[in-house]
Amino acid sequence: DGVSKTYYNNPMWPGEAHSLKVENVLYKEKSKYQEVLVFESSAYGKVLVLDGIVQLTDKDEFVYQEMIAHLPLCSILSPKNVLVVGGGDGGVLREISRHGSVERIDICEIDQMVIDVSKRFFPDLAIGFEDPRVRLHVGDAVEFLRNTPEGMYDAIIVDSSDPVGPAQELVEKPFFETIAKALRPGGVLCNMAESMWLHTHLIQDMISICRQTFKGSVHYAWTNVPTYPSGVIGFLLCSTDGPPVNFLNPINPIEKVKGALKFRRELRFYNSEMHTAVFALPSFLKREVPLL
Ligand code: AAT
Repeated sequence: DGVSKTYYNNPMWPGEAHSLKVENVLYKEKSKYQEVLVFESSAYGKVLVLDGIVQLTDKDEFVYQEMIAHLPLCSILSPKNVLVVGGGDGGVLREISRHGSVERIDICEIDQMVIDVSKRFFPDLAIGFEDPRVRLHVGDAVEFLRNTPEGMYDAIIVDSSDPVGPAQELVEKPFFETIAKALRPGGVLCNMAESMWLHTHLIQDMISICRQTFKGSVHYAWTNVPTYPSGVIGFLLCSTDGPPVNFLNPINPIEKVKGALKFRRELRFYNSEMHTAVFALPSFLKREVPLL
């Protein structure tokens, strides 16, 4: 049938599909860049899907958003200028807003429809846009970073989709080079870096590019998100030449971070013990990706 043909042929994970029972389709439109779908599931609350790929669900979104934001921001002292690439749902903004030291949060999301849909269906995530430190730029991050002044950011968080649609260029070397330039010396990048069960080659490629591009340190971390394919998602943490960054032990522990806004609810996943734990890697991954 049409459904299995479509879903079992996703080039990111051929031969497998994960399913959630749909209670109710709430939104389905084609934007300029992708198909945007929101449905109510019976087990995970509302689900945001882009081009057939689950981006987040009400029930487990906090794992990914907390990790991708706090791993880099807790690895440097008093981060001030932060850039988010992608992340149009606002969840990563919500997490960054917990850091009282941050003065400016730029976000570059390509698809206005993702932002609008999040504001309408995912208010707990879109609340991130209400932080007055946030400046929204709607456009392609490749272009945005080409025009970013050198050394502008303390941290850049790449919360982008899988490299099959508008995010294709976001895993290529020229993009990482513009990121390294946009970071200050000793600045940090945290990049969504796929699953060790599905994408060891992609991980290997990204790490080898990043080792050439970032002269500080390069580390891989991973965590579990039940609704992402294989239930696992990774992060690549890199720092630029300059004051050394030791990602493995948070120098700016979240437990001591002074918050800025009162609408935040408690953290549900990230803490300093998790921070250290997620850098431990299984033996098969160390063998298959020798650069780790
Ligand atoms: N926090 C939800 C998780 C995401 S969202 C990824 C976002 O990146 C999408 O809103 C998409 O529109 C945006 N995006 C894609 N390409 C670009 C680009 N070139 N410039 C700016 N924004 C872009 C990621 C979930 C990961 C799923 C893992 N399987």
